[in-house]
Amino acid sequence: MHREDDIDSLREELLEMVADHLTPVALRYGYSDVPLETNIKWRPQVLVLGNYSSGKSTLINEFLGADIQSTGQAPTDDSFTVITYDDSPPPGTFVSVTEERDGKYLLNDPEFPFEMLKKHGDRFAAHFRLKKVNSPFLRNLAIIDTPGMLDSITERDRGYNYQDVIGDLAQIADLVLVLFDPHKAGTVREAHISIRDTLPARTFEDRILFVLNRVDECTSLSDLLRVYGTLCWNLSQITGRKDIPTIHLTYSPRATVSPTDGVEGDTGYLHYLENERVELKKAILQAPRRRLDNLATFVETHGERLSHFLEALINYRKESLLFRVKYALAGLFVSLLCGGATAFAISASVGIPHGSMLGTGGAVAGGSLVLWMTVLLKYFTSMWHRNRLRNLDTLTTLENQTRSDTWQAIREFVSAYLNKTRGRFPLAEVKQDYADVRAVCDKGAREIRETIHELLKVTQEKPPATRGSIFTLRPFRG
Ligand SMILES: Nc1nc2c(ncn2[C@@H]2O[C@H](COP(=O)(O)OP(=O)(O)OP(=O)(O)O)[C@@H](O)[C@H]2O)c(=O)[nH]1
Ligand SMILES: [Mg+2]
Repeated sequence: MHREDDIDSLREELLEMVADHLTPVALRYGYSDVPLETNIKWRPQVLVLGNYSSGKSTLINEFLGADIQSTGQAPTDDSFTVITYDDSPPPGTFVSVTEERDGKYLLNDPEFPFEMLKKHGDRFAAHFRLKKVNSPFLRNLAIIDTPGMLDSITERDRGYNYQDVIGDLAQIADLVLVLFDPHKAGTVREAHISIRDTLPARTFEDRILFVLNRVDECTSLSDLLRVYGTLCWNLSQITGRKDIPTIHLTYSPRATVSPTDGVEGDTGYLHYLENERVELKKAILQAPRRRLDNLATFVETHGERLSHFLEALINYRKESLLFRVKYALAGLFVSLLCGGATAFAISASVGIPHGSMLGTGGAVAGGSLVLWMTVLLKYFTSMWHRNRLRNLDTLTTLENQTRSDTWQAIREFVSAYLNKTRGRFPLAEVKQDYADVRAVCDKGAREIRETIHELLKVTQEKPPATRGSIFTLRPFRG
């Protein structure tokens, strides 16, 4: 209980750090339209993806200890269901759905982090819902069950962009379970796209757990090994990498009367896999601790991006100032030249008094300078501004891959801000913001990591294990 309280209070602190130090900067410079903490303030979430009929809903029911989600052999459920905890029923009450809400409610209530899914339209809203359940399994996390991935369906058939929706959900999930079953070991088209394109770009690889489910349906150990081998091969083909991620092998006893129900053959190997389900359950229950880790990553990632953003603005202003000083000096030189030339021309003409020669030369020099500073300098500065926007990539140094990744994530925001302000913004304020954000990156993030480490050490828990790498680590997209 202590441990949970500690985790909760550290989570609160992290959210405060984001709300107080990063969000005001993110909103001020157009890096984000909504407070950054909007997507991370709710409870830890576990997203369950997978082929149709791979047993997602059955496994969820298994963990919740009741038939909460409907299940069936054909593609059964075409909704995204957020299943969260309801602690109002007295302990010991039969586990059941205590409240159901529709998508419109979920998308509009600011308590939930799903506002950004509104963009997927009414068809999606009609396939989105909330269930509150009094299962103790949900005490510290929420589960999101998803419609099965299919072979034939097109985005138009679904009426919303399925890959985009799971991309958005994966981005805020602390753990993503990707389920396969022995009948379709990794071959479904939508699963292929998700694993190849959507997930790597929208979440970190250590948040993804691969699960081969329904293994009780393999007729023997060699059948299981064949299926496992096929899945490994398919995953390596999809990701283009040779290293194989950890794949949990499991099944749901509640789906079969006996482990060998309806299956001819020797399924004695199942006894050895009981442990796998326990491990998987443990991994899911680690979601709150993963959330801490993910929050720390969130602070680091957005802190680094914002500081890179502000650094780009400061560099822009430095370059712009240098350009203007150079052009002002050039203007002064040209004006003096014009004035001198005029004075010389007058002195060369006969009959014009000496005093008026100096006066006219001075007036021409002054007039040229005013013209230069008001009209020409403005014109050249705006030309310089346009050119600089075309070559934004040289605004900051991109000495390593991390800096390049960060730059790619903020480039369009920097361009939009410079375009909007036409390069005129209060430099002192930007410098102050830069110092604040750097303090969060350098000091705050380090302290957070140390606190998480201490917390896990005190509670003698290991931090969530990093799975075998299947994806290249990509930046978290805000
Ligand atoms: N033998 C066996 N059958 C299972 C297992 N898990 C699920 N099933 C059966 O497989 C069928 C599909 O299960 P669901 O849980 O509905 O699968 P799903 O992935 O939620 O399917 P969709 O929501 O349609 O994508 C059901 O008939 C389940 O009874 C399992 O571990 N072993
Ligand atoms: Mg289902």
